[in-house]
Amino acid sequence: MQKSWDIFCNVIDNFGDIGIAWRLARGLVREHDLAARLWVDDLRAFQRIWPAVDVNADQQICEGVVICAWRTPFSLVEPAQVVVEAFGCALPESYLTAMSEQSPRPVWINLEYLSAEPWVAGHHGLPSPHPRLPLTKYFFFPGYTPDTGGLLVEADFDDQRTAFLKSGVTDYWRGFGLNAPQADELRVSLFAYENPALPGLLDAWAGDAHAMTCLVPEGRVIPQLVAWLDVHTLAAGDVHQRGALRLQVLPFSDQDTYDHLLWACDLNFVRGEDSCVRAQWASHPLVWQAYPQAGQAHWDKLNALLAHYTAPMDATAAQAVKHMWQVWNGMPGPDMAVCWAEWRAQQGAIESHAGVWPDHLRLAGKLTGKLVEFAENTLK
Ligand code: TRH
Repeated sequence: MQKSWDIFCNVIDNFGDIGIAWRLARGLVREHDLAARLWVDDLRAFQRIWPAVDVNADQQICEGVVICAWRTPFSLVEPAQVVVEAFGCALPESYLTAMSEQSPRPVWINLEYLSAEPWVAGHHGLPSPHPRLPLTKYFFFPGYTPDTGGLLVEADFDDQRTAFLKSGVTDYWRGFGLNAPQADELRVSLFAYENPALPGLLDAWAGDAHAMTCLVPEGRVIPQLVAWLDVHTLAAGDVHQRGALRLQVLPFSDQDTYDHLLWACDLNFVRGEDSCVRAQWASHPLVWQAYPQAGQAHWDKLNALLAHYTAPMDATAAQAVKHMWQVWNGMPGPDMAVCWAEWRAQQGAIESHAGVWPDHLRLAGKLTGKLVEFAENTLK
């Protein structure tokens, strides 16, 4: 019989929580033929990354996934056989009680945030008994090594990317009024939080020896661009030229179309965890802005991924990547102008590394498959 899954997602901030929960739910249905319900407490945030979502519907089906509005108080439903709590969002008490009354009891998994930090492998799969109810929650940690829960990626990812680059990319650029890139032009996507390092980077791009095109999906970084450009407003479709830099604002797209931007650009500035992983799979160089945490805890996360990502690179190219990522994240380092010059000088080596990096990512295994296997083994 087809196994049933419930995934609970509480949108705390931004699009990463729902972005990951949605990828997982789609993967379970499409690649593992499972019945998945996705409970989301903020359908508006969901609609930004998946416009087909009806924000007023209590229940709807998208891509084979049953999407349920997670309301408080929670109307009681029969729990699924596998229950995924995304990022420690507390499950409704009534639902937990119903889980404890099931026979057999559902497998209860907390899907954690992704990190390349070394402690992750030691915590992956650990059980935690509920203090009162006869239930055990298991911690499932995504990660970059085989002894973790692996990384989200679709089974047909390579085919999709290859097909797009072969026959979709020209139309994609045309949709934004752009021709194919000129020789020596660098196309960059910029998905970022507010960032004090941004003006320095834009200055460096404006002064670059070659044409630079920066494509910015609408979002939190726009006010800083307004200030740097010294304009009154900036909206999707607007284009401004400053020196070598052509800056163009794009509409925020659906999650699959955002991949096209990452595949089409030569360099991607990304943020959070989901776009960071997508940019790595895209086989192009990336610069990651980690989600800011109290006490600069995100710097440890950043350095852990940097260490892993640059390990196969030669020292000079690795240094250029480290400086750029660290300064972009507010860590001490050279001026942005120096970071950009170093990056440009090592561009060839950085691009070659990015091109083969997905082979390293694959060693970690696919998260959806590993999660299904984990649940099956726990159900036995
Ligand atoms: O939006 P984020 O900053 O989400 C963050 C992080 O996940 C962070 O770790 C978490 O703690 C915090 O939320 C609460 O960045 P992230 O993770 O890259 O997610 C962005 C999602 O938005 C991703 O699924 C891609 C999607 N997206 C689109 O669908 N269309 C777009 O145009 C763009 C730019 C992104």
